[in-house]
Amino acid sequence: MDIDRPLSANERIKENSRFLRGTISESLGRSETGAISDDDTQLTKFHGIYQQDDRDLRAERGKQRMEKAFSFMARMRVPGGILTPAQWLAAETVGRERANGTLRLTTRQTIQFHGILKGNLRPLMRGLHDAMLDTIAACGDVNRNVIATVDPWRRDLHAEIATLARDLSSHLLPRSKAWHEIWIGDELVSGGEIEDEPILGRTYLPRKFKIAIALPPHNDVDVLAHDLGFIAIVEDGRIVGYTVTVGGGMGMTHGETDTYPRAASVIGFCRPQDVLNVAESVVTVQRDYGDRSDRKHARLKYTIDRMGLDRFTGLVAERLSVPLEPARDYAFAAMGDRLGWAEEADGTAHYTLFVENGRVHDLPGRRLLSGLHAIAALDVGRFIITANQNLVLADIPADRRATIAGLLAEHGLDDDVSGLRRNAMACVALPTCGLALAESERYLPGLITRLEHELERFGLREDDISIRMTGCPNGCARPFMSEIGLVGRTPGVYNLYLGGAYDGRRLSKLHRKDVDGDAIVAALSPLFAAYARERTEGERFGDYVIRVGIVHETKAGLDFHENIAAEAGG
Ligand code: SRM
Ligand code: SF4
Repeated sequence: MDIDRPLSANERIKENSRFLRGTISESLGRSETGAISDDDTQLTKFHGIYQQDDRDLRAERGKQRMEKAFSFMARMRVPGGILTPAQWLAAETVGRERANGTLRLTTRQTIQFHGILKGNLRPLMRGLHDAMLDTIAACGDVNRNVIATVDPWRRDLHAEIATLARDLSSHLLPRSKAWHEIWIGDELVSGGEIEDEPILGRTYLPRKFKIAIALPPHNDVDVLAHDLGFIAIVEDGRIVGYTVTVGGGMGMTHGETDTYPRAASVIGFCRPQDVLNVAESVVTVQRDYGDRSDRKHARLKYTIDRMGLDRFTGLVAERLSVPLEPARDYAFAAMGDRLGWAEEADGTAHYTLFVENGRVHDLPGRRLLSGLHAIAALDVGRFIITANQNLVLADIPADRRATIAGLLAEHGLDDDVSGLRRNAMACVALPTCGLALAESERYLPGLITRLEHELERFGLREDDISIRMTGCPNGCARPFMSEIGLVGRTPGVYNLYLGGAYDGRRLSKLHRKDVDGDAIVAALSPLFAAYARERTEGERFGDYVIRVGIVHETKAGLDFHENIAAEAGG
């Protein structure tokens, strides 16, 4: 590393952890508290587990001098988001028996369980393990779940990128056996000393690392939001290689202008057989040069902006077995999911099911959890989670389609949603997320209902317009990539961003600061009216607000709010 400052506390915790063991087993055995030790809370992340507390209850329990209502969130590792129906049922079972009974589909194609009490962690993990599932490296300073475009309509191409997602995930997985020892009860590897982490290193990466694979024209993964991206280049019906992107990321901190979202930079093109080598080279440069002193500047985007893209690609090139070729161009059409039925020539069908903000539970008139249980019990096809928090019921044979359509209708799942709602995402935020400054998942549906009234007035109900909300500026629902972005500031108050590209190729810009629900509707309504009146043929809302100057595009990739530091850094 070329930074001469003391290492952050997390580096010491990792170093002393004996390859991610720490004292997690001891913490689990302590019955006097629902929590685990502070250091262990950092280490369990590498096992896909976060300690949380119910923030709705925090103040009241504080008054009563009670311990916080601690529980845990666990996140599965599901490369490409693909599950068998049996695995879906296993997840549902552990969610019901060991967590709060809901499943939460995430923006990175996996499932989170919330509200797991400490004593339920091991049984939950074992339930997943029995179904050939795990939570290894779903969180922590490692390569996270690898995401990939969901496109079962193009069977062979989708199969290829899904395999690549699995291979990348396995290749970059920690070699430590700690997960199996602690959660499943495999025999202890004596002290952990015999282990090694040839790729990630003893202290793992400086920070989280994320990979996405996109299959144009679909950019459902928002490929430019990730540390490393592979954009498939298809010629004559086969993938000839991938355009490689580096340094994307969403998170920032309000008021700290040296933190910023960044759209990834294109660095070249590689052949399919070289993808693992490219990934390993980028990951190890970040391992060796990333900032281990300040976690707010530790992501790859800051490493790249600090040293410059040329030096970074030079360092990567030194580690590659085969040099990168010049980048190939690509074109994206959209980043949203195509909801509803799609049928192939042989009658095989796929159904993309809208899951509002990824929350799978039963509501009056919309019994999602029960409906999916009934469908999974038929044991046909695959359940594929999208990076937009939706679910594709894929590969349904022609003779089962009617049964599944019947189950969807019976459970109230064949509803027609507006263009805005089907292009919406909200992060989890309250009550579980410890970093939330405002509501998100519990707030956005109501706000959309209000905005739908406005859109209907101007004949825009069916138009695809993307809107994303987060409860803080960490950007978990990628709000800086959507046409309308709302980012929590304090309870009930958000910053409003506009002008992201509908295909995910341009970041949004700050339009209004500190607005509440009424002010958001008041700000957007006249823009919707003007858009309906003035748009050109096929023009997207995000492009329109840039064209007419409601917000201004500046430098590509850095066209972000008032962030002068970002421009200087680029
Ligand atoms: Fe995230 C932290 C939820 C995708 C950027 N994210 C968190 C934590 C774990 C809060 C914490 O650290 O205590 C949240 C748990 C909330 C809860 O109660 O469940 C959380 N992030 C989520 C999920 C569940 C949002 C969702 O509604 O789907 C997504 C889970 C993804 C997964 O399955 O792995 C999720 N998070 C993202 C994304 C989107 C993406 O990766 O495509 C981002 C922006 C991209 C990026 O990483 O730059 C994102 N999450 C963050 C950050 C800011 C990181 C940064 O370096 O800037 C944090 C905070 C941190 O790491 O310090 C964070
Ligand atoms: Fe929590 Fe912020 Fe992520 Fe939302 S964006 S889940 S509030 S960390």
